[in-house]
Parts: sequence; structure tokens; C-alpha cells
Amino acid sequence: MLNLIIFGPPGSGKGTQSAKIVQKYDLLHLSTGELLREEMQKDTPLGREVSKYMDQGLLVPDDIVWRELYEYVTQHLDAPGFIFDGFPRTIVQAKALDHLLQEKESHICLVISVEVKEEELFSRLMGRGEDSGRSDDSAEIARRRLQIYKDQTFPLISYYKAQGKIVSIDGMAPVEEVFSRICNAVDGFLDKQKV
Ligand code: B4P
Repeated sequence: MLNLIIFGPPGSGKGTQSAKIVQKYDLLHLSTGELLREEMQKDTPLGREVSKYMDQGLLVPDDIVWRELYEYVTQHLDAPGFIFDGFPRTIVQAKALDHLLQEKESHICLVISVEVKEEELFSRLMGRGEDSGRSDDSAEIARRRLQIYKDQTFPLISYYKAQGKIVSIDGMAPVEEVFSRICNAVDGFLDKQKV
């Protein structure tokens, strides 16, 4: 199984790039943000609980996110591989994912870390906010999300560096250019597996 994580701050283009990666490498796209937004749209008790966090730009609690992810992964174990988009966002989530994949005799192959300067992130989130209708794309919430990324999610870089799995991609370029940089990294990984 080719299991990839696309990692980066809000607005770094994880969702944008994932849509292209799944087509090229025939993977399943698992975006926890999308799964959670679907729950919110269904307006279930769980969806209302999720929106309390997401609307404020806070991380949704690990146990809720984990239930969503676990259900999706275990229902799709015949997939050729996954791209995990927006997951993990905490060390607890990263450890749980490693454990689940080990149980399935699989593992994360590569963590694609997309790097974008803060001013650019902010301007992209504000641009997306003009037509996304997303409750977390306002200026105040975007700043909070960027701070939460620094405090709670960025430390995962060290976690995956220690496993030798991080590949850094300069995300300060047009979408196609960033995609081509990601493909070079994934193809390099796949070539090494053949030797
Ligand atoms: P996500 O849905 O993961 O969204 P994101 O981080 O804001 O955006 P992404 O990086 O995918 O950016 P995009 O491609 O849209 O998270 C939303 C919320 O869900 C979180 O805040 C949290 O509350 C909750 N959540 C999700 N997962 C969770 C977890 N594991 N644990 C706890 N809570 C969780 O790109 C942004 C914009 O930039 C777009 O408009 C795009 O068109 C543009 N863009 C992209 N690439 C560009 C480029 N190269 N140049 C110019 N513009 C570009």
C-alpha cells in the first residue's frame, strides 16, 4: 500500500494538491476536514458538536476525529493506498494512526510537508473565504487556526523526522508547479522501492 500524509498549515494547499495526487497515483483521499464538514451539513448531534469547535477554528477533539477516520479506513482496506489530508494534527492522532496501520500490516510511506509563508497563507484563506461559505475562513478565525497549527500540529514534523519520512516541498508557487514538486518526491520514493 502506498500511504501518504499531506501535511501543512491551514491554506497550504493540502486539499488542492490531494485532489491531483489521488488521480495520478490511484489513492483514496481521506480528508478529515471534509468528513467533519459532511457531519456538520447533516446537522446530526455529532455534527452540531463538531461545529462548536470548527466554527471557532479549534481542533475537533481527538476521539471524535479518530472515530470518523477509523470507520473510513476500516471500510476501505482493499484500497491501493491512502492520502491522509489534514490528519494527523496532534501527536495522539499520529500514534493512533501508526498503530492502526501496523495492525493492518501497513505503514506511512512518506509525509509531504508543504511549506508556505504566513502572509501568503492568510491571503489564500481570505481568498477562499470569498466563495467557500466556510465558517472558519474569516480573518480572526484564520489567525487562530494558524496559531493552533504552530502550537499543536507543527511538532509532528519532529515525530516524522525521527522516522525518516518527511519530505519538504516549497509550496510558494502556482498549483501545477507545487504538484510537479510533489510528484518528483513521490516518484523518487517509488523508484527507491524498486531497487
Ligand atoms: P481542513 O479541511 O484540513 O482545511 P485547511 O487546512 O484550511 O486547508 P488546506 O490546506 O486543505 O487548503 P486548500 O487546499 O483549501 O481543516 C478544517 C478544520 O477541520 C480544522 O481547522 C479543524 O477544525 C478541523 N479538522 C480537520 N482535521 C482535523 C484533525 N485531524 N483533528 C482535529 N480537527 C480537525 O487551499 C486554500 C486556498 O488556497 C484555496 O482557496 C486554494 O484554491 C488556494 N491555493 C492552494 N494552492 C495554491 C497555490 N499553490 N497558489 C495559490 N493559491 C493556492
